[in-house]
Amino acid sequence: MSLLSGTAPSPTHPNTEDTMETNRLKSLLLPLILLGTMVDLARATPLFPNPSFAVGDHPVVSASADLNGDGLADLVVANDYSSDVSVLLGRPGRTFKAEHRYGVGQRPFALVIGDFNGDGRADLVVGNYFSGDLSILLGSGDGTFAAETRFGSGFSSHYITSGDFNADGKPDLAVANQGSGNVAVMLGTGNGTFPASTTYNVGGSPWSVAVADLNGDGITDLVVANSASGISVLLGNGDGTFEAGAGFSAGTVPSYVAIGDFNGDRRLDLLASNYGSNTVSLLLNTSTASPKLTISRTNSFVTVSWPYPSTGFLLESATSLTQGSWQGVSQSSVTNNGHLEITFAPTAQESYFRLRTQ
Ligand SMILES: [Ca+2]
Ligand SMILES: [Ca+2]
Ligand SMILES: [Ca+2]
Ligand SMILES: [Ca+2]
Repeated sequence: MSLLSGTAPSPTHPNTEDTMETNRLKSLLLPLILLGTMVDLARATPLFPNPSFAVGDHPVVSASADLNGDGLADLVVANDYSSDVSVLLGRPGRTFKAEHRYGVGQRPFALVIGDFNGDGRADLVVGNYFSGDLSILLGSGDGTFAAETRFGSGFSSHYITSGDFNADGKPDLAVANQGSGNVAVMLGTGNGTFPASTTYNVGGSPWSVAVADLNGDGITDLVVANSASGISVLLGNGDGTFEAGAGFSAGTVPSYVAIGDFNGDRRLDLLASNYGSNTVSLLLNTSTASPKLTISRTNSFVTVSWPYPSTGFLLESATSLTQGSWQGVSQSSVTNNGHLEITFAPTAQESYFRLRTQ
């Protein structure tokens, strides 16, 4: 009590010394009881449970996945100024263990999680804005990562996304290089390396790149938000290359594009966030599907690959200039990676195939 007596309010009407002491105790007890009640309430109903976890200097982008397979979401944060990434493994109760840091290139600004060497364990790819390269850190499956390996990607990597651009089942990367005005496409070898990049000029100051099949030909396309000039769409050719970007206007400083069928016509539309005009721009898709067949030839066989999933089409019949009538050829159709393929022996005659939708 002696500690508290110095801060106690003075009794209102002191009569005797005893009364003064009693009043002083009463006036002390009330705030103590109230304080106790507040503490209990705070423990029972945490209105703003806002724990924070230490990471590196100027964290700029984060991504989440279960990195160690324990069923709890883990966190990866790219730290702009300390040029490293922090990995925080999840703990029960929606908290994280202390960070583990891994060095990457200069000023990391982009991050994507995926399995880039096909071992079923999550890996990290980090885009380094200043050093003009990517760092890939292969995951061990227990939440730890091997030291980085670097691959050149172009100056000022601002955003990375992954997809399979050449339909080989191995993840590839698309990198929006803000200061270079291009998108770098890096085809994955499937063993965690990205030895080459092909760049495509897009608009001014590309901030982000997204992946979707926009023209319905079964081939992945790229959508780029150029913060200085609008939206670029690069149609995929299916072999890892892309057509030159077509430009579409949006608002001021478009930053990111969401992709979805917003008008229910089964074609994917674009919704651009305009950082500079406080608006979003809806770009409705008016394309019609135009499938591109891939034809490869050996001495023994000609193989025609249809880019649609095999569940979408059936090979009905075939004919040639000498046959003059359609013949059933169902036995010659196979699927490869979910795509319809027709394989036949090469002849001097032209062959025709009839497909129908299922
Ligand atoms: Ca986990
Ligand atoms: Ca892996
Ligand atoms: Ca690929
Ligand atoms: Ca496409």
